[in-house]
Amino acid sequence: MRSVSALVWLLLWGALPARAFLIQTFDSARGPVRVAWKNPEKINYVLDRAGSDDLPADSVQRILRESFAVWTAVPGSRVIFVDKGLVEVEAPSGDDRVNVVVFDETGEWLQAPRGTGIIALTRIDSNSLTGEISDADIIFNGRDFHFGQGQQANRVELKDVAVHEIGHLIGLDHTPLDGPAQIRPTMIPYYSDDGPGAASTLEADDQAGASVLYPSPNFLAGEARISGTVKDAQGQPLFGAELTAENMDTGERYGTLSGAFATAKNRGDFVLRGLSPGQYRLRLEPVAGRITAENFGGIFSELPTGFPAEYYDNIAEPAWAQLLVLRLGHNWMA
Ligand SMILES: [Ca+2]
Ligand SMILES: [Ca+2]
Ligand SMILES: [Ca+2]
Ligand SMILES: [Zn+2]
Repeated sequence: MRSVSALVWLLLWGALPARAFLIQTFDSARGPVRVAWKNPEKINYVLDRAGSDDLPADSVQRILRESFAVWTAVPGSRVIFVDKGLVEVEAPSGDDRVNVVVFDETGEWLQAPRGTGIIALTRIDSNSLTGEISDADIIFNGRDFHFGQGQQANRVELKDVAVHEIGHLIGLDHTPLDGPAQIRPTMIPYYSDDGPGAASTLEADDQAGASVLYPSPNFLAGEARISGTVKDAQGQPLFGAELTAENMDTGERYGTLSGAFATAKNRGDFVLRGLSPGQYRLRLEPVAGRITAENFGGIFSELPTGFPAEYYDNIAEPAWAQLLVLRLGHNWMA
């Protein structure tokens, strides 16, 4: 099973709809399978010695190592990367079990025409039955983009892109959760240069994703959840509807799509996991705006539209929403 996640340059700016972390999941003959590393405590990587033609080699190596460390620092996650140093990459291969980070200065590895807007790709190879990741390579598009550091003009912030791609490397899909630069998750499918460095810092939704994928014992003991089932107007389970939970005390936001968890018994089931304690406002809506089914891989090839947004419990106006109060380790069934 090979999956490719692309970060796209956002050519138009404007108000973005709000959305949630998703784990890469594909359909198999035996049902949905989650893509993940078997041993998240030792995910190896190597850096291509050639680096980028846009920055000094030592800067590139430092920025990439710092980017891996951003995910290692998530308190609820067991992810640890092992830096295996520099190699001379002839061509990234999905079969060599060496996870490389390379810059493609000519387009020979990206195999994408000019002007697609793809800034970088993460190619993941996983077992088609178990979803276990065997190889993950990150390829930066050095042909069409100039990478920089510290908000250089007309440059794509390398660390922002690297932290996003490493999120894919651990198994995260794009999140549908969007918002202003300061609170926008790193895992949204678009790069926008209105907040240089903003994607280098993880938001609650990103951290919840890394923690749910590879939970530490402390995380499992302390996380709060909201779970339930989304049904359409006919009372049938509704797959792929977006749910957003906003902590009204802290402003932290978390999202998901119904049916996202490979273990969901019913395709309308949802679980919002990794929530901090607090009072939550829960919103249900179709994925809309510039984020579409095309931004997600695997099971989310089609998403429902044409139903009205609402707040819990069947409320149209946010001010009237019924708030859910979550305590540490609380499991709330909506
Ligand atoms: Ca490889
Ligand atoms: Ca270049
Ligand atoms: Ca951030
Ligand atoms: Zn991406």
